[in-house]
Amino acid sequence: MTALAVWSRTEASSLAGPFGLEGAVLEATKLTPLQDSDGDLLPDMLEHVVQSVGDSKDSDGDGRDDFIEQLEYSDPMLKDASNLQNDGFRILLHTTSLPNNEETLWIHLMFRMRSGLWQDLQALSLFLESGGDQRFPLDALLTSSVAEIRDRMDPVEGLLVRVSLKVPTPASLRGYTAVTPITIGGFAKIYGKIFMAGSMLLHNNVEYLTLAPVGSKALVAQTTNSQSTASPFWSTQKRCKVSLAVIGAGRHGLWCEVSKADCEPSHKAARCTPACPSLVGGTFIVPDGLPFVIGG
Ligand SMILES: [Ca+2]
Ligand SMILES: [Ca+2]
Repeated sequence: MTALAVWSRTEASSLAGPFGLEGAVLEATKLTPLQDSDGDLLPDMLEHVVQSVGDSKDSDGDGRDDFIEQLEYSDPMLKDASNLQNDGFRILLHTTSLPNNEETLWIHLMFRMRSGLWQDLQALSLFLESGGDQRFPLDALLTSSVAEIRDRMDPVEGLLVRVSLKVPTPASLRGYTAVTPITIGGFAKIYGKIFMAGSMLLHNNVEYLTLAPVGSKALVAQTTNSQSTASPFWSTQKRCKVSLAVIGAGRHGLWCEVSKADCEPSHKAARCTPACPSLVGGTFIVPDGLPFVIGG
């Protein structure tokens, strides 16, 4: 696997100024796309996307691991009550770029089998949806594109699993995202119950963005590429908070419009994309309704 050089910020001082530069030490480190420094099953580059801390298993110190917080659609940087569920399924995305500007899409499938048994995962199906009326099966990726499987047995939470798929140079994705955001979605049947999940991917002519739910109400627009020079993550302590207005319902989902998008102050690990304000007015369809991307 090719090592990718990125800049990471060391939190050398709690005295950092409002823009996080004072007291920060920049140092070059080597990261591979699936490196998981804190061992919580979330790769460092994915922690950048979901805005948790890459060297802490429990970023907010509330006793629930970052991986669990993602499965429960809770904010990994906010101490909040557990949204305790039994089994669970979630899809998250990140991207990496090659020197020739080709992009690689990483699709992370995350599961919790409370019983601790792999065989409780009874069925799995993936799709790509574009524009709300075109849905293409992606099940072939499950046999052709698995790059890594990691699991961890937790005495309380059960069996936690991440399956990461590598989709090289999705040139066709660029075509889709030029027109409309796409959704990578899926269904998992775990111990007889169907779980659905999805992540949206859009391209604003500069970089890929995804809408990551943080908590049950807030969505954050975040670059999927932690190496992106378009949004240097050491320059800000803000995050791009997005509000959606439902403007219609169709056969395939809900029509939503971005009614508000602001860089708001946040915790030390957050980074607001410069593209934030330009998201207002964008419309897209959330397949199968909002629970698909913001949790049940
Ligand atoms: Ca991690
Ligand atoms: Ca936590």
